Amino acid sequence: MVARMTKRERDISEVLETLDVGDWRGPAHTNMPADAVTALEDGKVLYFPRLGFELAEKERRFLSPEVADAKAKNVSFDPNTGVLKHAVGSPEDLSIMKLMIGRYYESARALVQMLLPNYANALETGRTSFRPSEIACRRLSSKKDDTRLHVDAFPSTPTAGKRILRVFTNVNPDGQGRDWRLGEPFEEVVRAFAGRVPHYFGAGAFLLSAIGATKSRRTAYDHLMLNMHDTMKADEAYQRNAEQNRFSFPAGSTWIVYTDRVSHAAMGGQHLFEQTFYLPVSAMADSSKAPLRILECVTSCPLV
Ligand SMILES: O=C(O)CCC(=O)C(=O)O
Ligand SMILES: [Fe+2]
Repeated sequence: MVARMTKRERDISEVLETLDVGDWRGPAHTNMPADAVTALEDGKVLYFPRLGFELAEKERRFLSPEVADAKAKNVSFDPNTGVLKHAVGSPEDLSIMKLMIGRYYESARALVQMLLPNYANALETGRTSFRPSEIACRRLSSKKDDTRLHVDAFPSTPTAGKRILRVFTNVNPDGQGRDWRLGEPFEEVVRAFAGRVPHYFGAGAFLLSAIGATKSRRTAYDHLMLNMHDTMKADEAYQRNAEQNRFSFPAGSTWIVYTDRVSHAAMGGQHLFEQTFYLPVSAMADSSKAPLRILECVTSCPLV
């Protein structure tokens, strides 16, 4: 008999922390917040198998790729300004869509506040996105291709070390899962890629910000993270051979993850909501678990 090479994977319980929450507004069981924050900061995905997001009858028609403009694929909403982008429809459609996406933001925020009360005062609100297109059909350049394992780093939105905390909900009406790969621990990603990043060039970062290509100055940390993001996505052998677990998040489920630390790739699925939050490192229960601190430890210099 021929022994087949099996790809390295972890026990799924090391990757996912499953929590039995059925309501966005709680209440949380006694030990839940302490367990949740530890698991999340350790680089696990918090997974809520029975937490779905209900759509009203008049909102179900938005479960179609046609509601997002063909180039963008995702509808984006900024809860800070109320601005909806890349949505296609009549003025009435757009106002109903805005209310729907705004309701997702309120739900995601309530969940995070209930489960992670110590973050509540420091949490900053980023964009909400509604993703009605099938992932598997997309053709994108390697840097933009989220079917490749990566840690999140946004080219035009530097975080200077702030954590990227995201809430995802699969709202597929036909029971189709959101198929993800979850990669190796962050320390391993750093071991594989941090040494391949070219030197940070402060004047270049200043220039990018001065011409408006980035929303703020790209710090040495942002430079490292963005280069690791691009290099790991471009490395075909790594994509194939790195330790990874496949997991399909079922329709009607929700998950929360620090996508700047957890290596992930979205392989298939359609109809998703996503809310981004940013958290200063100082608001973490244990800031030594932040990518900023881990990278500072490895490079032995402050990455500001
Ligand atoms: O659309 C998805 O399922 C996730 C894509 C991704 O990599 C992300 O949003 O960070
Ligand atoms: Fe991502």
